Amino acid sequence: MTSTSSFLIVANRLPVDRVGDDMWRRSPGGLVTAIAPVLQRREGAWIGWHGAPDERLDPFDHDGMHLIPVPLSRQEVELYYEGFSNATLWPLYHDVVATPVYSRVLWDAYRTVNERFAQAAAEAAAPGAVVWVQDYQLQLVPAMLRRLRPDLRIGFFLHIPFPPGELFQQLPWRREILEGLLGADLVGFQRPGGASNFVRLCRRMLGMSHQKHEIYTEDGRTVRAGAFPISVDFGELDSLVREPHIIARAKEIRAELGEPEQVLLGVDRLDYTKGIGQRLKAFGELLAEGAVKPGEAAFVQIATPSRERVEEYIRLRDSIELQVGRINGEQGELGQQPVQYLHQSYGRDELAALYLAADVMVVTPLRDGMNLVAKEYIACRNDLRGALVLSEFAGAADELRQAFMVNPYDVDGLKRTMLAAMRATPHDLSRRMRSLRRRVATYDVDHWAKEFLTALEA
Ligand code: GDG
Repeated sequence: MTSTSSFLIVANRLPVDRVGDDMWRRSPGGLVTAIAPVLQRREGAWIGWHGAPDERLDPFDHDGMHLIPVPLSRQEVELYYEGFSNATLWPLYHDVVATPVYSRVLWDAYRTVNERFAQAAAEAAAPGAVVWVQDYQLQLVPAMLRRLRPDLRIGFFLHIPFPPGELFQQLPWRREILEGLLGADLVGFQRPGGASNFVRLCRRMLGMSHQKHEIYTEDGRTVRAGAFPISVDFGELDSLVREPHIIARAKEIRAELGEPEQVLLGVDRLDYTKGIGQRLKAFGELLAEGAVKPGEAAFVQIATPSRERVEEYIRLRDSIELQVGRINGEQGELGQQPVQYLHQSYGRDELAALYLAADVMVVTPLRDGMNLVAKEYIACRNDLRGALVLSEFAGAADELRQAFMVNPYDVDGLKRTMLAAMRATPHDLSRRMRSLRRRVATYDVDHWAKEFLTALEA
């Protein structure tokens, strides 16, 4: 390592995707958009896996960002990423909506890989540097890094929910995870509840003293926990949907759907936490009961392929596709399918056009750290039309009070709320949307990054 940086991001993935031999493209998404300018301004670096197993790459520059690839073997991808991260922590942190796998082999790989990330950060950090570690895949990194480099200022942000003690205590390595996080100076969560769960667990499991959200460690440090709700690049989306080609595409989408009175939309990674089955069930029943006529409403469900090698995701895909087939088979007509299900990824423009084409955005996760789709929809509706149906169990529910709130486990409630959203008056919709937009415009992703970094450096 020749040069070091005074600002580092450490995340499971680098913010780029490979598009050719040595060609890279910046990954879509708010996190990169929010952090890239900070990296450029501070001549920082980003440490993460580059996406290809069994390959070592030298650090390289892209788009004004210095990128430091961390290698992962094929087996580590299986055990650390698909295994401990996505088959153990992911379901455990999402209310155990699927059964977590507890396996010592997976844990060992998680520890080994976390150590490698910590080592890479220790080598790349200048004296006194600020290091911001991201998400559940790297919860051991803060303490490992502090051991190697006590001079650093370390922040950690968890993008997914932090569960209540009753669930977290299942984890055989619960102490190690808490101790790992306590290596940071600031631990950020999406919701205040996550921060409280963490502080309470530190007291109960590790006997730490604390005052409100300040925890006092045995080595005399103060660790702060707090809520920093993430958001989207409001300005970028707001101007994107003003472009004529997006407006034209939105019209075209409605025409392709056969000009239904109502277009309902779901956009999610195909994940069992997102409540896709619940919303389809509700829509299917509305059709079966005749409350909604087939030509009257079309439901578009974009389900982006995700974690396709993890067992639970393979089962979920089968079950959703069976459900879609049933609804269309029973409620459809020749040339008229009430549910348009697409297991594909789309470009940013197409997604924006879909948001603009949708009368009702249906966001019904059983548990979600935040849910950026809900905020993206709002950012795209500068016409003040459109209704957002939002689960109480998404982090976004704390802020987006003017949405049509639902408990996704309550099928009748879901049906009632979807109907209410479809039948709402333009006046009611614009009143709600105006207030939702005020919120997301003020608290955008730039605000999120600044708040966290200001608190970290305070
Ligand atoms: C985790 C937490 C938290 C989806 N399909 C396509 C596509 N997307 C984009 C959406 C949105 C993002 O992916 C999904 O973000 P979410 O927040 O909805 O959900 P997770 O992926 O589970 O994210 C979550 C988030 O981290 C941030 O902290 O909010 O709670 O679970 O931006 O637009 N983008 C493109 N094509 C697609 O087909 N381009």
